[in-house]
Amino acid sequence: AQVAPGAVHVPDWLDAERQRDLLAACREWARPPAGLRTVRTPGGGTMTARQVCLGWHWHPYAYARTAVDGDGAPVKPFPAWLGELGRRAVAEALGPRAAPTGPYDIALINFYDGDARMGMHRDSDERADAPVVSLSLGDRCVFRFGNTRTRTAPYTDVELRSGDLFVFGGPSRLAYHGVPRVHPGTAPPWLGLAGRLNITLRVSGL
Ligand code: MD3
Ligand code: FE
Repeated sequence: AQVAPGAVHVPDWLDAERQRDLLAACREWARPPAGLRTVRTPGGGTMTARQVCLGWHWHPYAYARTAVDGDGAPVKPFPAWLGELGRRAVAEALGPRAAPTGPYDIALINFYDGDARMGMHRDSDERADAPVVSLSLGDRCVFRFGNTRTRTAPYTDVELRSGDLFVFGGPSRLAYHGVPRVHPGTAPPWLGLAGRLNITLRVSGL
């Protein structure tokens, strides 16, 4: 379903087996070195969702090749199969004409426990305008999709569930968005995940 121009939600895009495989991969990526970390913002804030990066390491508000705000280790490689998954996601959600110019080379993986949130923000640290691919695993959440001008209304709230795909291209690429709440205990029982995981795939343009 199109939520805004270029923003398409595809519920249940990953079947149970693919969800379990992706979760197993995320658990490996979360391990040190350059594993899961808590992100601190320059203003002294702490992000409640913890994060691990592949390909390029995001830190507020730039990309590096090492975990500069973690253990300093080289960022884990971005696997080719994940890039293929991203290209397929864009083709299925937006059509073959929306294919990104360069290869996907960044994955940001956010782990949310029941109290975690993500405030309204724009993703503007990439130098390419390729669509962002978002995959959700585990607990349901409220995803808030806003507008390109302000971090306040108007916005649309969408429930994201385990296995859902969301693609953000065109004018939606620079829209404000956030996760105002996670619903604890709503993950599918067969997944074996307490909490929520979100994987975003991006083209760095770097
Ligand atoms: C719209 N992640 O990683 S996913 C992020 O659930 C981020 O962890 C949230 O916001 C999460 O930056 C939201 C949906 C999402 C992801 C990236 C976007 C929406 C987006 C980039 C541009 C526009
Ligand atoms: Fe974002």
